[in-house]
Amino acid sequence: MSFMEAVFAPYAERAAELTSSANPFAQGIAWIEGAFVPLAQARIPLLDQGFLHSDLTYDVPAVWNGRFFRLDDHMDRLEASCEKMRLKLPISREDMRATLIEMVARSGIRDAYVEMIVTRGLKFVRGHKPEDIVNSLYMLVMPYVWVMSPELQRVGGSAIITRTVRRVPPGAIDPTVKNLQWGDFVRGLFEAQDRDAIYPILPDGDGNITEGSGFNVVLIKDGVLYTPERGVLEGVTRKTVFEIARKQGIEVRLEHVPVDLAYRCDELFFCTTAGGIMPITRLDDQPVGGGQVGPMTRRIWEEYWSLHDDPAYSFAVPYPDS
Ligand code: PDG
Repeated sequence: MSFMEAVFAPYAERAAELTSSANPFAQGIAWIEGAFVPLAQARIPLLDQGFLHSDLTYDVPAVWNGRFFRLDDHMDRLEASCEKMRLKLPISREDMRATLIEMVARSGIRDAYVEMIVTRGLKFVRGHKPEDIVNSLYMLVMPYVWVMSPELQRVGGSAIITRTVRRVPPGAIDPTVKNLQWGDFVRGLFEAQDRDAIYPILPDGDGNITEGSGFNVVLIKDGVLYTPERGVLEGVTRKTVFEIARKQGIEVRLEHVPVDLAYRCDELFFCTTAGGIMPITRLDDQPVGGGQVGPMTRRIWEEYWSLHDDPAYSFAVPYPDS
């Protein structure tokens, strides 16, 4: 069995178990105003500014095979985002962390997508100082989300560099603050569909690439790894990729990445918590490199999933039945 199958086959079994569970939280659990509710029944107040003005920030860690992966890195980033947005967590970080762990344990979900959203709350900022507004927190846990399915990861996905939309500039919306203003990404996703591809990579309007709809973009040229330094979310998966590259003796260059370099690269992959390392084998309807998942992408993919069992990167969730 290939390494990829050794990761995906047990996952498929765990996912199948979940679908037959009698636990009301097995398909997802939310925490809203201090109460646990099945995810499908969770509701937010219409007057929340997170909904009315997208005035919010969020973060997404994941649980894999019953272990939380890099939870504290995601919480650090959330706190940094809150600071930039003049938002304050309505409960302590410690309580939030403990609640997330409890939610995963109660749900029984072994492979989970975990989301925490901090919104401005019920008051609009006009006429109110940020310190006088009580912010809201929403948390949810649901079965793992694949931005690229395991089936597609075996052969690699198709992407385009968008022509009809650019990434929102950092001077308008700071992309290092994880946000849900997806107008540019949604336009990119539609353009990708129109051009018979799945994933959009958005340029910055100055001839460089940025990121795509929920992932960072990494390319490999002559054995060197390139990823944009500006105009993107500083992904935790990307950070893991840097650490893996360092260990494998691969040089990483964090700099402007011209669109042209993407067309000439040897290997291309996307990375996100919701799917991991996602190989791209077609770009603008042309094969990337040899048109197959490349050897360096494969090695990074393998190390990425190996790290999920490493106590330096993850810890076990205390499920009631284990
Ligand atoms: N860039 C953007 C714009 C993202 O939304 C994400 C993660 C990343 C980069 C990668 O960051 P990290 O490696 O820390 O996960 N976004 C996924 C998208 C999921 C979806 O629904 O498409 C997330 O929010 O989970």
